[in-house]
Order: sequence, then C-alpha cells, then structure tokens
Amino acid sequence: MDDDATVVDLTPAGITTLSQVLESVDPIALVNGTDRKTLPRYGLSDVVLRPPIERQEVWAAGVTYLRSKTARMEESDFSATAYDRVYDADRPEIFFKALAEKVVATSEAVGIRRDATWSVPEPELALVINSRGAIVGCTIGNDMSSRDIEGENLLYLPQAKVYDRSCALGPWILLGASEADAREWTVRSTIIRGGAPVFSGETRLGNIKRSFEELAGYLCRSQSFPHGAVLLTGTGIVPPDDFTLQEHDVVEIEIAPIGILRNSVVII
Ligand code: DO4
Ligand code: MG
Repeated sequence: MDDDATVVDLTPAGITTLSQVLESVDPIALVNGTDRKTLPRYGLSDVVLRPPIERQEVWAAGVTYLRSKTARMEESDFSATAYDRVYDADRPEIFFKALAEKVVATSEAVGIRRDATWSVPEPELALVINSRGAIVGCTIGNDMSSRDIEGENLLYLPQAKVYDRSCALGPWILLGASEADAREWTVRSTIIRGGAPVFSGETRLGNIKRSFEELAGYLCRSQSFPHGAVLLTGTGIVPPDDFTLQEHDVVEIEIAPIGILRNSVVII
C-alpha cells in the first residue's frame, strides 16, 4: 500500500511472494528499494484483497489480558482454575488455530458454528513471524470462538476455535513496527446488525500481559516453521455474556496504524 487507498504491484520489481519479503534480512529495505513510481498502481476499490498469508501456520495465544481471564472464569466453573493458573504461569496458553488455506480476508465472511449457541469475535493483534522466529510485521486477526462449547469443557477448545471460516486476517501486513510502538496502539471493535452498532469495545495493546518476544519465543520452542507463522496475541475485548453473533452481522476490528478488518458473518 502506498497510502490507505493505493495498491502498488511489486511483481515487475521481482517481488512475487509475501515470503520473499518476510524472509528477507531487511523486509522494509527490500520493499523501499523498488522504484515505486514505475510500478503499476491500483485503487483499493479496484482490487480484491486476499488473506495476507501464504503457507504460514496460524497459532493463537490465549488469556493474555486480564479481561479474557475473568470472562473465561465466569463462562465456566469447570475450567475457571485452568484460566486462572495459565494467566499467572510462566508458560502461556498457545493453541493451533488455522492453516493458511482456511483463513479469510477482509470483506469475506467469518463463520459461526451451527451447533453453537454463543459465538463471539475475538479482535486480536497478529504477529507475523518468519522462519527464523523473528517478528517482522503485524496484522489484525479475528479468533472467532464458540464460547458455549469452550465453556462446557476445556477439552472442546479445538472445536470452539477451529472450524471453517473461524479465522480472519488482514487487511494487510504492516512491516517493522516496534513492540514499544504497538503497545501504545488501541484495538477497537464494532459489531453491526441491520446497519446499526450492537456492540462496541476497545482495549490498549499495552494491556497484554506478556511481551511479544515471549509469546513468539514459546511458539518457536522445540518447533520450527519453515514457512513462518502468524501468532494471534489474545483478546482484551469481550462482548457482554448475553451477546451472541448472528448471521449477517458485520464485525469490524480497527487498529489505526494498520487498518480495518471487516467481515460479515455466515452460519457454518
Ligand atoms: O482458552 C481460551 C482461549 C483464549 C483466547 O483465545 C484469548 O484469550 O484470546
Ligand atoms: Mg483468542
């Protein structure tokens, strides 16, 4: 992106994959080293954005905000102790979320499970990590969740978290922001139903309990990612307990220095 409305096509400059940029020793220098003025440019409204991911696996950290811990302890007597303990433990909760081909882009629909009664979006900062374990960029993620299934039994977490269209990423990747800068940013989320907002919430990324390096470090312990990985950093925005998403709702998540991830909702 040259600004929020212009897409520059880097392929004539020989940059044909995202991995080429993410794996470069200096991704920003690689992109800035192109002669942008000679490259094809398109208005954002004239292109279809794909999810900003190729073969990276998507993983997610959980219970990284106090708000997430308390919401989950209220959701389930059965699992309350587990959430309480993991918030304070050295080792964070990290779970597998999606293969790249299952991730949806901005403007595509996210899913709510047909067999769930309590579905919510989880607006999260997503770290983009290369095969050397370095955090090279970030984007916005939606870790769609079925809270009734998760709350019934912690062993159902993969079913609450992983299903068709349960992960959205985008609209694009911001390269090179420092953790210190990112911790000053605000995540804002609005859910729109029939054209009107039915929920709005926000949190500061500075409320994340663990450092980004700590989360990425645990993800990469005893595990290599030859194609890199995307790590969602957990949610600090939780709609009230009587709120559940419905088909045709629209979920907007904004982190101003990155952009807006916007998805309608479909029943899966
Ligand atoms: O264990 C539950 C999942 C936690 C999560 O996804 C979050 O806190 O964002
Ligand atoms: Mg989450």
